[in-house]
Amino acid sequence: MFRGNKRVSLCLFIVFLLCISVPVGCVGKPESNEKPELLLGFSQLGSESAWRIGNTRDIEEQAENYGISLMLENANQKQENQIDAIRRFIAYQVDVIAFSPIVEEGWDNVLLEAKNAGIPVILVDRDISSENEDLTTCLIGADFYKEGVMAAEYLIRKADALGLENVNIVEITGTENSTPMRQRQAGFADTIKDDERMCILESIDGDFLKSRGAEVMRTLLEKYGDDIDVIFSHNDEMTLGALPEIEKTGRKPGKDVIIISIDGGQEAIDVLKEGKINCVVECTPRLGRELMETALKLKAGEKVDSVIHPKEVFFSDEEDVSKIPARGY
Ligand code: GZL
Repeated sequence: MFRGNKRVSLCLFIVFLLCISVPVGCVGKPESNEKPELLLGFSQLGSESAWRIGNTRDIEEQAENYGISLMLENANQKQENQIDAIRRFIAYQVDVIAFSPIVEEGWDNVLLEAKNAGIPVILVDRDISSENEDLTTCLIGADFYKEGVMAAEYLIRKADALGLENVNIVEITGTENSTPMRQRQAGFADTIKDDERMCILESIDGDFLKSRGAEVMRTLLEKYGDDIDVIFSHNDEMTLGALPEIEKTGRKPGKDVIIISIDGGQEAIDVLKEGKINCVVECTPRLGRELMETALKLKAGEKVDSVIHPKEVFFSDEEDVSKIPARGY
């Protein structure tokens, strides 16, 4: 009996040794730190507007849809935070890095580190300015220059329809040295430059923020008052900040002053429907699907397009705006 017990004890001891020597992860459920099919590091520049919040939400939703593990870091409007985040993604050895650069300059060093680590980088929404052509693989974002052109073409049609002989414009620009600011301004200016009726009185940086849009509008009204015929604002947030300042002067935005805005978020479309804004050029924040598909192609070693522009539309008082469906951002 004792001998049998000994044999049972020996078997139990051998089973015990086997259990403690085989890592749990190799049996059944995979290790929690096993690398997923695709790990994407994304540095979002901040949360300055409904557009940006919609963009972040879309990227998170699409990562879920495509089964991609997303490490998303919000830089709270600071370039140094984006650079730090990219360095963390490199250290973590993500498969692909994507980011929306708050401004165009100052990325060469960190992107060279990503290149040397063999990690491809996708630009989302905004571009960078660099001597090195090969620091990034692809830009997924709007054609901002075309948005500026569409805004100006609307104004020319509006001036024709109203029979205006002189059109004094003030411009509230987005974040200085950002791609949307530079290209919207250029597209707009290039389109009106041969139209002698048009005059840009002044352009001031509103940083894409509602609060700054209000401040800038107050400054411009103090300086130019009723001489202002048109406000060209680079995004809806700044437009929505500016409108109450115009109303305080007794003038009716959309009637006494032509208001042109860009983004196409719900709040701006609602105000367009009220007749307080005349034109809204869409800049879609829905870039997540293209981002995930491009990241998967890069992971699979496939070639990708160097630039992907989403399709975009345009809303104005030239149409029945009551039919514009819900915008979702
Ligand atoms: C445009 C995006 C701009 C939006 C603003 O693609 O970079 O930044 O127009 C946002 O609303 O702040």
